[in-house]
Amino acid sequence: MPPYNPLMENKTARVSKRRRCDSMGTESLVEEIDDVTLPGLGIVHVPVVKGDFNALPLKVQEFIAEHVKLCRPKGIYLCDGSEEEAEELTEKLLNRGTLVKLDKMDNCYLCRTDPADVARVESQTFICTDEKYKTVPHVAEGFKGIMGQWKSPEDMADVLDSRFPGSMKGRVMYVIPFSMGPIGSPLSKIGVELTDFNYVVLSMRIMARVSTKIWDMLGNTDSDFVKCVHSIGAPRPLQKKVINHWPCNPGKIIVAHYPDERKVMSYGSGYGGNSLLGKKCFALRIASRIAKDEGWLAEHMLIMSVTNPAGQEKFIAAAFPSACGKTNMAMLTPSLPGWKVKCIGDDIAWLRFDKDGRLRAINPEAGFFGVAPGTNNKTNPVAMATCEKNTIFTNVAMTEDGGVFWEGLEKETDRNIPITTWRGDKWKVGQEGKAAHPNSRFCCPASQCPIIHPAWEDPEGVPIDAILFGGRRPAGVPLVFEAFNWEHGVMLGASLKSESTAAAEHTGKTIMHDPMAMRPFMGYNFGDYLQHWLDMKQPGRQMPKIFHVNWFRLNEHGDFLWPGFGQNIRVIDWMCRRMDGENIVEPSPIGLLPEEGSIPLQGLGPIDWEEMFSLPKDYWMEDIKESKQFLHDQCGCDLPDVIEQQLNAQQERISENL
Ligand code: TSX
Ligand code: MN
Repeated sequence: MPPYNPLMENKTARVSKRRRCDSMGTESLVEEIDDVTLPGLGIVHVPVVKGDFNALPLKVQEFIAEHVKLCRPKGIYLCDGSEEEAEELTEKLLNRGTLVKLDKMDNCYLCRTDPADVARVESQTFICTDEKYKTVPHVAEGFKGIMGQWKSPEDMADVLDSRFPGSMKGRVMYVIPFSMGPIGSPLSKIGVELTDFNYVVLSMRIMARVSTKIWDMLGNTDSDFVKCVHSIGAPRPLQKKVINHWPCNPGKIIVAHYPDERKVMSYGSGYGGNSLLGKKCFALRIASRIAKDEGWLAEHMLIMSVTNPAGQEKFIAAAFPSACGKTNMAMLTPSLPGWKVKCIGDDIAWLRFDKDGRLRAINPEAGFFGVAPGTNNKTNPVAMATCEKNTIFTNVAMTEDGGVFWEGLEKETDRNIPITTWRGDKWKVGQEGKAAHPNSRFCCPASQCPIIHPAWEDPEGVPIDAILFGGRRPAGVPLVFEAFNWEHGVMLGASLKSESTAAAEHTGKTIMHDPMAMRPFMGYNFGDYLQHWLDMKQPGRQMPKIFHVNWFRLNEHGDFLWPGFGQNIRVIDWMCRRMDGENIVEPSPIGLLPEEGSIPLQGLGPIDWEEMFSLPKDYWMEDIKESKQFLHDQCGCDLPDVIEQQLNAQQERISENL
């Protein structure tokens, strides 16, 4: 195909400039394109309120036109990612009341959502493929698969047909060109999101690289883009009252993924992963499928570097289920002198072996969308510094002087200062109830992180030396152990579990499976995914070591056995020495344990090494039995033989040798 030339396309466009009034009554100059005729799509008539539609690559024009016809917005706004654009949209959101300026901070804003729209909605998240087993494994009869939900394209068409037609009426459709990963990196991928919510535009320009350079890249090459379509499902005139100036349609939320078409359709929610489609939908679910097709990995992992006092640097990627402190780990402040930690990313890693056989990783994101509660100057001073300017906070509480507050900041906040909760109620520190929503967030540029790695935007990525899996395991699981080899490590990842607050009806906590920390983010058959991980090992490739860590083991009184946080550098020190080949291990049935005394504990006070590394036989007999059962139930015939063999070998070691 010759390069795209808009002047040579079979379309007619009549462009006129005329004065218009927007909903605020302010007059603005708009460019109007009438009667844009596109092959096979007929007539599209809608004003382009910003940007040059004719200059877009034809495939983008077609994508927009198709969804303008479907959603019927009152105008098209082509985003350019500029500062002026951000200022204009911020002003609009402030006037509408969706954003509140935080006077105490520098260019920071607070957004309080409709209380019915506060989280990702897993029950309404689907992957659509013609063939069911491309998406989900052969789950045992009578069991519900937990590794993703499949819906047929036909059934999903009915769902979408009752939502998207006319869904943007009376609203502007924003067109966001973005790159996941540094613009132009061979490891990066391009996306275009259509959305009728300008909060999404402001958040996307923090979380992704939004730029008109994307149009040139799409126009000049045959590279493709991931199609992202988002509507809050609140066309005008409104059917019901907007709560908190946060239009949405929580009763009709749906997030549909089409991995074959590289497309996402999301309806009804403005919140986080439901609306910032570059993040979980694209960079994990769609990208995991692209990665399988292209021979790489898209993972739910932080990326960090550690440098020891001798100046030797190592790169680590780590997968943790939610509520394990992944962002804290990515920004760790080492408590041992001479050590340095730098952050490359806190949530997603795209990993690929280079021609020299080194595993290289990029962070596809450009910002942090971190959970606020629990973050403070003790647990994560680096995150606190990162979100003090140019940040959008969602569902946190506000102090009277225009600062932010959330659970965990009690000791850093004047006890008498009047606070407004995320719900808008008056509140004081020490009062009952919560001030911030437990899933409240900060959204800030990664470039502001004081320990961001100088190579965090290196187009080649950083070389990964080790992969960590971790969970919140109150009993039985030692502080750290090393996998015997790649296959054993993949089995450990597949068996990953963590304590979490279960569904609302349970008050207690349960240990839940979250294989590879990817349970909510799988884009294809989990059995095929495990095989894909196994297939990463090839001659000539330098396979990273795999470790399992647990910062959360308790003693019989319910106290943590390990101080965690900055002290985790001591565990990292041990892992680094293992990467250098030091013989400081003791084999065990579950993996290689640290030799007694090989983790430096000076200055920590009493640490019960015995208990922290003990392997209770009855616990591990039950654990391996349960993990096997889980993987059999969830994967059936799709479970790779190698994983089955690893599980059996581990079971035999436990029953014979523990
Ligand atoms: O993030 C955590 N990390 C990783 C830090 C780099 N958290 C918080 C988890 C919730 C998101 C931890 N919590 C860690 C940890 O290593 N460890 C613990 C458990 C713990 C909590 C408190 C204390 C010790 C351990 N001690 C005192 O509060 C004094
Ligand atoms: Mn995450």
